[in-house]
Amino acid sequence: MWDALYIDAAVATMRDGGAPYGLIENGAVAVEAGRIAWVGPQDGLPKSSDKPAPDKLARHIVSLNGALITPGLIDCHTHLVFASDRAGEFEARLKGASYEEIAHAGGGINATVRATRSASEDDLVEAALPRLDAMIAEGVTTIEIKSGYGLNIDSELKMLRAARRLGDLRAVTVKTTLLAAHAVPPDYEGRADDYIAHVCDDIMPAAHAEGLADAVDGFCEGVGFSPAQIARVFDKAKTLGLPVKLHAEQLSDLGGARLAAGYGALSADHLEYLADSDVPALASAGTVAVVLPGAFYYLRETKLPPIDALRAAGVPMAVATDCNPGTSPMTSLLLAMNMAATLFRLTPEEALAGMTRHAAKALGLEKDCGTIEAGKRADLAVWNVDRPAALSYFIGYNPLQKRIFAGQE
Ligand code: DI6
Ligand code: FE
Repeated sequence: MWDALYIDAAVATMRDGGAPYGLIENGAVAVEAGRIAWVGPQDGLPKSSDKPAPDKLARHIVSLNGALITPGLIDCHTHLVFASDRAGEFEARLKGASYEEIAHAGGGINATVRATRSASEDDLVEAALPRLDAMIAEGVTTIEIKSGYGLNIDSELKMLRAARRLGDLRAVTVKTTLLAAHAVPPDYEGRADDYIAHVCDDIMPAAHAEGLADAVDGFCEGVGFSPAQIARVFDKAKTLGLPVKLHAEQLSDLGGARLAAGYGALSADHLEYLADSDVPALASAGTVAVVLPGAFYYLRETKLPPIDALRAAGVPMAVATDCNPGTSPMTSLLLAMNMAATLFRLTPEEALAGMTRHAAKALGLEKDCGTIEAGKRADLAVWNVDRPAALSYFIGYNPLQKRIFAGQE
């Protein structure tokens, strides 16, 4: 006997190959001990002796009246933990203040660093919880959360502890990423190499020793760190056995994605300025291209990531919110999917794969979640829509009926 059997549903399994969306029109999903025990067409359910009675198969039979089941959504790139916000800066910019003026007045990323350093771990959890709850209300079951606003040992670890606690407080899987190489902190101004040494010698080992980092990230950019500096961070991550990923080619082309692929990175993220000639490196490394249309929109960027080349090369494309206080203050996964379609011209199927199967791969979780297949964790989202394309079609309308995490509604 299964714990639960969901019937009378369309099931977008998002399995690779086969029907679009891996769709099963009249489908059923069985759950046992928090895992998916069976998925398939309802008329293919195992028949018990004489009568095909579903109540002989599971303790709870749940009819979904034609709703759509998808894998629980996965946001594979967020900076969800931060203190305060930058709405004042947003307002000043729209009244004509330049980016430089704002930076001079202590604004920009350093404003968030200051606020985050002076916040307690409890403060950070309390500030992030409503953002996480907004994502949960849209069907998220796995989220990646980066550090990167502490930029010293105490505050980077404090951010990662807060991220871990969010995973204890809510029924959601949290993967943490150490992003100490996000910006040169004010106390290291003009000494980026010294700061990178501090990241490699002190911050990364400390985060690793406490088991606080599931991966290591960096910001490879003129306003961030050079490829040579990122390579030092990645070399250290390698010696600690930590997987890597990279903010690459967001505002300019420094060859960051190529560098990341060379380290077998889980993902290269942003990629607006990625050269077509660097696409094959991602393909052969199996590195996921994470596109972040929220940041593209918010910065009013015009240079599009090379979607056609990525698609042609078979590079898996993930879509994420990049939720952060500076360039993508967005908590809506559905809006990110819509923007991936409207701004980046991903198909609705690619957008949904980008928040399920490919997002799981970007976190190294492809064996565990991201598709509806027997053996994977029973992380599911149930939607009141007629077809999967509706998930990237609406703007600001949330058709989630319910969310199931590890088999629990
Ligand atoms: N790229 C971004 O868009 C954000 N970080 C990054 O590496 C900006 C972060 C911020 O402005 O707070
Ligand atoms: Fe980011």
